Amino acid sequence: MNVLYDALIAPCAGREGGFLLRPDGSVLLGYAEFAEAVGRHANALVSLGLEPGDRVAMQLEKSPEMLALIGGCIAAGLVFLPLNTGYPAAELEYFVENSGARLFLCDPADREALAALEQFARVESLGPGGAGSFATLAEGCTPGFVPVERGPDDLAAFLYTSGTTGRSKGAMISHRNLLSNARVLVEYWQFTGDDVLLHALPIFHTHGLFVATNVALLAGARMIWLPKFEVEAVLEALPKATSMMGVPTFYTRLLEEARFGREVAGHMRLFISGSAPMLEETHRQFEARTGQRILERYGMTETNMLTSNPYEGERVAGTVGLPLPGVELKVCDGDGRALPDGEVGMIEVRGENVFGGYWQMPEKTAAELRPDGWFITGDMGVIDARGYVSIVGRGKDLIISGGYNIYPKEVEAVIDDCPGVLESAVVGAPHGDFGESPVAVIVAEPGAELDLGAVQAALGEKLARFKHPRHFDLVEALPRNTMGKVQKAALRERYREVFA
Ligand code: MLC
Ligand code: AMP
Repeated sequence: MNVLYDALIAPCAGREGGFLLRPDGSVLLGYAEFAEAVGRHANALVSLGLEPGDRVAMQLEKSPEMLALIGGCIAAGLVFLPLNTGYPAAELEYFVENSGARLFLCDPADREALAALEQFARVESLGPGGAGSFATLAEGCTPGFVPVERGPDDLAAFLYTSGTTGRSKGAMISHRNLLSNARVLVEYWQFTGDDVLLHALPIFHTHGLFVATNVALLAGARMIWLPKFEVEAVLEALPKATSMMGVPTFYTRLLEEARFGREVAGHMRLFISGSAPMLEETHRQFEARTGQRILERYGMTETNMLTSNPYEGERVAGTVGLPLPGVELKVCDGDGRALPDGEVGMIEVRGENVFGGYWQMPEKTAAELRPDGWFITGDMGVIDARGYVSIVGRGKDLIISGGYNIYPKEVEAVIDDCPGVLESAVVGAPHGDFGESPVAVIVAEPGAELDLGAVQAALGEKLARFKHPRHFDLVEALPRNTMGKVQKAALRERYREVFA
């Protein structure tokens, strides 16, 4: 038995036709071809001496090969660790070292620049990199592979997620976590082998990888495979699709395009949004323009999907719907005691979907995962009389930009390290395209001449571009409460209009 392999990959060999499609509907990769590619990648991984339980980190542009590599990791019992393509070398080093990965795979163009990672792991390039590349090795391997035994509690993946304090944490995700959630979603959203899912999300996060891809594999659906979200490509592909999953930015960008309306979207079975809050206004505009109601759902890296608006019942804008089957959800006081409906509190969740803890961080695990299995999400919510959940704020200091999480603490640490900086505060401000975007408020050391260019250069070296503040302000002092704590709410209010 190999839980994920048996459910998601083994059936592919017997399926006819395409798995990944181009925007015009032609086949990019067949289902049977995909199954064979998984076998070749598994054989290549084993030939490098990797053993079950070893971690394989990867920073790769979205490609069919990356999916086959992930499939190969599952087959070989390896723990895969996909990383955001935006991370610079400085961020990657931490992930590779912290996870204890034995192998790191990158795109050929990045191979040289990432040579420093060799101190932690074997580094190989995937993609047409010529002799010696991992791609060439995999091509030369046979497709036949007997999957390694993996039970429900064996680990399948690490996804790194930052925290309000300290360094990123590797969320340990098991075969059971992933398969149970995929099964629920296929049924709840009524995915079948007739579906064509428009896939424009990155595949290094829960949304594009575990929600979209696992659902498509389990249902035997096909996916129109776009390297990234681009309005033109989406408009071309939509007539061939039945369903799409996206972050709110996908939908606001589509609505800016006059050609987007009933003609291209009216036939669709399902539009799903998640990863960040969608404005009620966007829901309304979308329905007026297309006749379609977006189905909004809510999830997290640590828990996969938690709630969803119903497929057939009422989809209520401004809510994230009802707890999914098998997911227990309560709104609590600080001690984990459930509050009555209608009261705002911390959302806690429990179920087969909830991860097992953070890799080698028992204290952080204990702070968020209660011994009886309830996970403290960090999201503030409220449940209405009909059971619909709304997210009304975050107990965690977090900015979500275009579906990517930015932890202000991490950005502040880089700014505070710059010469001439006394202190800084980073807050999110409403942004028409990204939903929220970071603003940096900086106080210079007394008498120091602050060089903003140097601050931006430091950010460029140390942090992925999407985390960079898009507005900087130099101030005399940060607002503080009587306890001396920086009043971020006051700053958020002060900078509410900067991106208007
Ligand atoms: C890219 N950039 C971003 C950004 N994405 N900046 C802020 N926020 C983002 N989300 C940077 C680029 O590096 C570029 O830098 C500049 O912004 C302009 O890029 P762009 O062309 O506007 O961005 P684009 O490449 O079109 O990407 C935007 C996007 C993309 C929204 C399409 O970010 C995206 O696909 N987001 C989806 C994220 C996702 O999958 N989240 C799920 C997490 S899982 P420069 O320097 O060149 O200007 C999860 C759980 C759950 O949250 O519930 O699902
Ligand atoms: P991540 O850690 O990247 O998985 O991000 C998870 C966080 O995204 C959650 O804790 C929520 O704060 C947020 N999130 C996901 N979906 C939604 C949604 N539909 N509405 C509001 N917030 C959401």
